[in-house]
Amino acid sequence: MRIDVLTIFPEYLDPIRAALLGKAIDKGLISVDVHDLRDWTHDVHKAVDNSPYGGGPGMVMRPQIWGDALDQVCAGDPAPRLVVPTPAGRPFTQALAHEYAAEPRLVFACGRYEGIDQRVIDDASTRMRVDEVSIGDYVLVGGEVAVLVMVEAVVRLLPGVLGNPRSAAEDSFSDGLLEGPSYTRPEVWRDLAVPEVLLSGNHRLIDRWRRDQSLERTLHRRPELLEALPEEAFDKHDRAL
Ligand code: 6GU
Repeated sequence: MRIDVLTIFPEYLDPIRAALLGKAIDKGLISVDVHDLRDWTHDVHKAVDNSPYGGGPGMVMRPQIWGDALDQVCAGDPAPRLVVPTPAGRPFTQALAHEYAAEPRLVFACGRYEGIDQRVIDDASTRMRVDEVSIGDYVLVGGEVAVLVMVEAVVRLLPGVLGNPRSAAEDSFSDGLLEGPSYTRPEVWRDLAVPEVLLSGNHRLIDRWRRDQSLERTLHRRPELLEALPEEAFDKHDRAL
């Protein structure tokens, strides 16, 4: 997979080369190129923004610079999927992470200030798939951190990135539920014992217990996730909730 990121703060994306993602780069599973949007400015001040038409606070990123940058970075075949992080976007979910993990090329366009002139998105949409995406219901200063979040969620799904593929298969959200608690040695720590069933060696019982823990945790923390599941997602042993 090839990933390009356009930003006015390229150094913000430095963590991409660390840890898990760095290993994926070293293994040749992904290539990541971070581009400085100001390379496409023409004036001495390298201005990327201007005041909004219609008035109001903040600044809007100018369309010409973004247009030229995207023409160059998105060139080639196949056209990439373009992802524009914005708090006004559709939610980034595990399902969308799986979709992105199947793409050969992703381009992330990081806006700052009050966003990017909408015509940039409208124009790009005539040539490629464009998603305006939000990582949650809060407001960040810019899209850079959201890109780190999305790239990490996507890249860990690529074959060969995680040591154990079961880690991705058994994630929270893979069955629409939150994962329950985990324990390791010692059996008792500060007077707290590991739940006995986990020491029983009875895997049918252990699976049942884990399922109950998932259901309970999801009910308390994210009831809307349970509501969203179809009737078939529940087995006859699932506790009456
Ligand atoms: Cl993707 N960008 C910004 N700037 N703020 C956000 C966001 C994205 N998702 C949630 N808040």
